[in-house]
Amino acid sequence: SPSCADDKKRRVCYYYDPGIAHIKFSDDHVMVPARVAMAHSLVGVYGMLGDMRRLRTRPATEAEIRRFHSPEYVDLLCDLTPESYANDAALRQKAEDHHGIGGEDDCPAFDRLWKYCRGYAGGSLAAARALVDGASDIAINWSGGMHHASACKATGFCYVNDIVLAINELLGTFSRVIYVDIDAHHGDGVQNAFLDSNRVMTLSFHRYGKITPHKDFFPGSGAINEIGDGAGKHYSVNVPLDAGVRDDVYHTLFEPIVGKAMEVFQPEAIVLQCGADSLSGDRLGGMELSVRGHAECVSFLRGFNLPLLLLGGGGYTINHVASTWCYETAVAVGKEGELPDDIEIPSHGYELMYKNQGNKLHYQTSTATAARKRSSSTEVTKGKVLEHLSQVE
Ligand code: V1S
Ligand code: CA
Ligand code: ZN
Repeated sequence: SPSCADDKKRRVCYYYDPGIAHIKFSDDHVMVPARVAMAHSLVGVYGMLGDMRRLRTRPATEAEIRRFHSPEYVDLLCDLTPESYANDAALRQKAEDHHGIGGEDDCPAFDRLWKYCRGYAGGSLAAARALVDGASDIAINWSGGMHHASACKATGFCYVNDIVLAINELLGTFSRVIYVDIDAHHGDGVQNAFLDSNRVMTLSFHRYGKITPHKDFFPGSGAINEIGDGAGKHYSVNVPLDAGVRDDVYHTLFEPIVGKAMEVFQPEAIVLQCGADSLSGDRLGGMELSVRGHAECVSFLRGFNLPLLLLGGGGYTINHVASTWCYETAVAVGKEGELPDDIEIPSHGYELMYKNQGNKLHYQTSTATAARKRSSSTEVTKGKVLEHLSQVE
């Protein structure tokens, strides 16, 4: 049960590659990798770097990335640069037609793309290994969590699926791994990779449904009746949500559903994708979680006292993202109660970025009531998901 031993300290290791500060998808792309550098600076100014083992990340090797991704796709990723994309028509056509890169520009061929992929994947692999070794109880890589990438295709800003690589690493030692995804988008790439496995239970909470009469909220999958295939039937779990979901409704679902999943599946390790686009005020997500409401998910899973891998993900209002991942780092080390909320964010180089949130770590969520979800539909969702979970052997 998550209620006991919450005050127990955990051995936390933290992976950060300073190279992330210089990566840019494009001048106006919504995905800003430097948000991880902002989170890291906050973690430093709040004095938490001394509370964690910090290990240098080694970039993932090509061979490690080939363990999940297809040969042709990895060949392409190695060869792609803005120059080769612009000058080599055959390469460009291959990238656009077969591998989701370029084209409409969710996934552009940007400078140092391969270095970026190897960097975040290396962080997630190293973090998984720290849990396998037993050297750490919690391992953190805020640059990871790229849940959409498939074996041969980039999609939704994700090129290499570091989560699948990390889970496969955990499966070398742990018999069952639960994957929980609180990003506003469906964790489709991870679900599909383990669709017919009964050793990995994937559980995604996400916004779902039409955003205009002709357009679904991205990526469009994650219906409540997607439950897995073959031996993996009942091991894919989806919790579709309406826009505007706040802390109260979210947690009416999160604790009972995740609690039941833990009970029926009895995992030996937990992977939590902490996509921060489910926060209020995000540029893409349209949900209404507060920093504390989001971090409550971390706290709840920490309470199970199992090896815990914390990864990043989406998050497009970058000051909110950095505040949240800093606060969640505090939850991991058991110091969230010690982060001062009455004072302004201390000077650390990025402090001017927090002006729109009153220069405090915790900001006001939207007060609009129009989007409040009716509790009856929440109860229906909860009932259906719990019914699916009760069929796990
Ligand atoms: N929603 C949305 C959205 N916005 C963008 C976008 C906006 C500005 C840019 F400069 C570039 C892209 N793309 C999308 C979505 C993809 C969302 C990915 C979420 C990723 C994650 O948070 O879950 C994990 C990191 N793409 C689409 O909606 C597809 C399009 C259909 C519309 C946008 N154009 C650019 C491509 C095609
Ligand atoms: Ca999700
Ligand atoms: Zn997302």
